[in-house]
Amino acid sequence: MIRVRKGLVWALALAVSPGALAGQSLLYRSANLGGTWVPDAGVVQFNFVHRFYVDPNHFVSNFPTFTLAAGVARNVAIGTVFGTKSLAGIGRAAASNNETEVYARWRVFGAPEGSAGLHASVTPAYNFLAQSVDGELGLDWTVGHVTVEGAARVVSKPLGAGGGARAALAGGVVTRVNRYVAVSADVGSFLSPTVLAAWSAAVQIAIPGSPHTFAFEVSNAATSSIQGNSIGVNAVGAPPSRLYGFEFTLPLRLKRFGQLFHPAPPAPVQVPAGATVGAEVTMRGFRFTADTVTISAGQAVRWTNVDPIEHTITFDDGPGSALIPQNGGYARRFDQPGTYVYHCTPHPYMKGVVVVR
Ligand SMILES: [Cu+2]
Repeated sequence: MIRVRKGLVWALALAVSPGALAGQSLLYRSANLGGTWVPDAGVVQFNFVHRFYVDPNHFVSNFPTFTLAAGVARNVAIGTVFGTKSLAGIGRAAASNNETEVYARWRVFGAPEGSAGLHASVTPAYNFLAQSVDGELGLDWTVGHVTVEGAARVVSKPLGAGGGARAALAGGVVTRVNRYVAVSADVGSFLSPTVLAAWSAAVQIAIPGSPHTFAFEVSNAATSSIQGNSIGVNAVGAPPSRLYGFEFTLPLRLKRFGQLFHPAPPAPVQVPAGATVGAEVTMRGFRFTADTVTISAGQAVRWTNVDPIEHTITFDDGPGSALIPQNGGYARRFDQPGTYVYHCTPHPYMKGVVVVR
């Protein structure tokens, strides 16, 4: 019982903690490997891969894949992959171009993403377009700036490759150049009889100050399912041999959406000791109202955010507030006469001025 309670407290703490959001980082996996990562419980991960091919007539073919995954327990996630231009649709007679895979992933070994050492996960999956039971055993090993990845896959009814059950192997490497930038490459292929391997090369970027990562990719894989990551798009004779594109990762903490329906109660803003409030400014509709206020030296200005979006009060010539949530506020005392120009860091077009006489 005590163990259960401890687990619950831990899960709640994760869900409400304002600290780092454990989103999947592309800095620890290459473009065509799922990796061993699972979202934290209470976190939904949305990844968007968009690849395209421009033919000699400047006709653009798009190859998007959406991945939606949710952490359901510690080290366990469920997810779905939806690609709208499956191999089956471009080269083989098939009922649809749309490929849907559902999967579960259990990280059986290793600490969370980014930790040093060995990690292992198993990913059973079902591919609806192929009506195929698929699975992947993923391994990765992180030492310093480098992560080496490997995967063994089983596919009962391969798309594009035809025939019966096949096994596939994949391997890749990610090298982090610094905290924010990595480069990666991988290759994945069905075993005999040989069909064209899938490959990728990418530059990955962690967007500073956010839980998002972004990758520029070049690959010949049409979708990001277990099957799509195992066979090249031109294996079926279609012309594109190389697709260019990007991936964007977006972790969403479900708890945050509660604020849509239950806004946080107003939090009183501490006015600096000894100061009276000379002006009130409201952040509303991505504007400061009023955008220019005039006070006397020694007075304070108090800002209140009524938008359901976080804003900041950031002075052009110095620091300012942290992110201010809805119904939150900030106050600052001004002792020196002058003109103080400020803006909102996430929305730099939001500008305001404090004139101190
Ligand atoms: Cu803002």
